[in-house]
Order: sequence, then structure tokens, then C-alpha cells
Amino acid sequence: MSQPAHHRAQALMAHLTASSSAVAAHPAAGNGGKQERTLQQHEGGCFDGPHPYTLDPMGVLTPEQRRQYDEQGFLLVRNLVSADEIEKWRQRFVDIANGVVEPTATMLVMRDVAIAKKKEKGEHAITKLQDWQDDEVLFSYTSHPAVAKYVESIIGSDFKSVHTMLINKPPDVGLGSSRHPPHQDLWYFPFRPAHKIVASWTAMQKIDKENGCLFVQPGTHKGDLHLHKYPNDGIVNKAYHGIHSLSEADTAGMLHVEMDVGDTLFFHPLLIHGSGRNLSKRYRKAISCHYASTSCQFIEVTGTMQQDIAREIEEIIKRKGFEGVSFNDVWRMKSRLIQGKEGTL
Ligand SMILES: O=C(O)CCC(=O)C(=O)O
Repeated sequence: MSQPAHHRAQALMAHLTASSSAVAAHPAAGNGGKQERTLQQHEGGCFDGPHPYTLDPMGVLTPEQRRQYDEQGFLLVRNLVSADEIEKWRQRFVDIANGVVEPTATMLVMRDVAIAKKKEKGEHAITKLQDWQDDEVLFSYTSHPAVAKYVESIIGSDFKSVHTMLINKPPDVGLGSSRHPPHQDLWYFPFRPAHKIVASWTAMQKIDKENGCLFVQPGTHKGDLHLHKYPNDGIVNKAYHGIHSLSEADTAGMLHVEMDVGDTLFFHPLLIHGSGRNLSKRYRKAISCHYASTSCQFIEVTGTMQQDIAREIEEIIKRKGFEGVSFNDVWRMKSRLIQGKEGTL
């Protein structure tokens, strides 16, 4: 293992040791915990009462916003974060891409499958920065009070960030690799229930159909988790699975969400969504985080549909030098408390 990889491995193991002791304080969590067997892979669930998908303890949402998320599984908040803040996160991305700032120990620096062959350098070589929960500059997006306020209004007051991404979608080179096939984010998550998980996705520039905006299928948050696989209609990036029964052509009729700088979409992890090819000449940037209530619980995915994605992620992490790290451990490592109290997650 190279020296930087060795340091990353040490940092990862330290992180896991710390989170395992937190888990031990809550016997329902962790491998073999009783609750793990009671929650099912398909469990979407909803809150009791008239608002099945929004808790809104502080009364932040308007009746229309609440109806929107409850009925359609997503909420678009215009101009939620300022252009100055977006610029700060963009600059951090550029500094990491150019080697001016070291990526943190657990950060994944990803390259587009088509661009990798072109030997681009710096900002244009990188398609995604992921798992930057320990980078304080980027993390200021995750913990941003305006974002956190809406997260709280959906999943309640105690929550963690579980997955962080800055996506730098490259101009498509004609192979379709810049698209993100229609999928449900719950496919990747070994914890439940689904209604206590929410994503935020903030546009870092004007994003429209041409440069590959998000598309969503309203109301699908009320359905089940579908089987996902690698799509067979073109080349696709590592771990970009899509719903097996849907192709790129099926996305034409979905709702395309065009956004401006700072606009933020919040959405449920069962909502079918993805993004189209970037047909412009410029890279398209968005910053995103998934949050989960600390009352969520890990499930055992062995023997379920999610087993394949779990194995794939474990393989990826093993190749990076992290031997013996389980799928659930990967998620423990990625998580960081944002607000409220620790729980079973
Ligand atoms: O930013 C994009 O192009 C799509 C992101 C997305 O759907 C995801 O990462 O789940």
C-alpha cells in the first residue's frame, strides 16, 4: 500500500473504531442487532397523521410545500444558498482537483469512465468528489443552517449526514457516460426506514435540460425499491446502477427540474430520479448530501436485492487497501452528526 493510502487506511480504521464504540452503546444497531432483523429492505414507511412524509417540528414549511413533498416526494426551494457560498465550495473543488489542497483521508476522487482515457488534468479530470465529511470547507454545505432547516422539516430534529458529493458532470463525449440512469438512492443504503432519509441537491450554476439537469418521477416515493443493475444501453460510470426495467428513453416523459445557482431540491430516497447527458461544452456542477435520522437502523442486506451493490462497494473499498470493511462499516464511516442526539444509526 502506498504511504498516502496507508495513512488513509489508518484514519479509516480509527474512524470505524470510534463509531463502533458509539454503536455498542446502542445494542439495536450494528451487525447482529435484534432490530436489524425486524426492518425490511422494502420498508419505506411513513409518519403517522395527516403528513406522511414531513415531520416539520418547527413549522418551517408552508402548507403548499408540505403538500408538495408529501404528495410528490420532492421539494424545490429557490435561492436557498448564496452565490458567494457556492463560490467557496467551487474553489475548494478546484483546489483539490489541482492538488493545491490534499483530499481528506476518506474522500473519493472519481473520474468519468470516458474522460479518464483522455488524460485530462485538474478540474476537468474529476467527475465527482465524494465522502468529504471531514473537509471543513465542503462540510459547511452539509451543515448549512438553511439546508439543515429544511432537512429537519422533513425527517425531524436529530440527524446525520450519511453521504456527501460534489458532482462535476463533464460534457458528454458522445457515449452517454455523463448521464445518471434513473435510480432510487435507497438502493445504496443499508439502513431504514426510508421516510427518515432525505437528499439535498444544490445547483452551483444554471442547470437546464441541455447540461443535464435532474429529472424526477413525481409520487414514486410511495412505491417499492426496484431491482437495479448496470444499464445495457450505453457505457456508464462505476456504481451508477439504474432501475432494471427503465432505460434512458423512459426518462423523456419525466419531470425535468431546471435550476439556478443556489436553488436546492430535497427528495425522498425512493423517488425515481437521475440526470441526462451534458450536451453543453461546460462542466456542470452540483453539491449534494444525504441525511438520515439518527433513529434509523442498519439492516442486513445479505440475501436481499441489495446484496450485489453491497459486494461491489466492499470490493471497491478493498481495492483501496481497506481489507475486511463491511458495507455497513462504510456507511458508519461516511456519517457525521449534524444536529440533535446520536441514536441507533
Ligand atoms: O448530479 C447528478 O447528475 C445526479 C445525481 C444523482 O442522481 C445521484 O447521485 O443520486
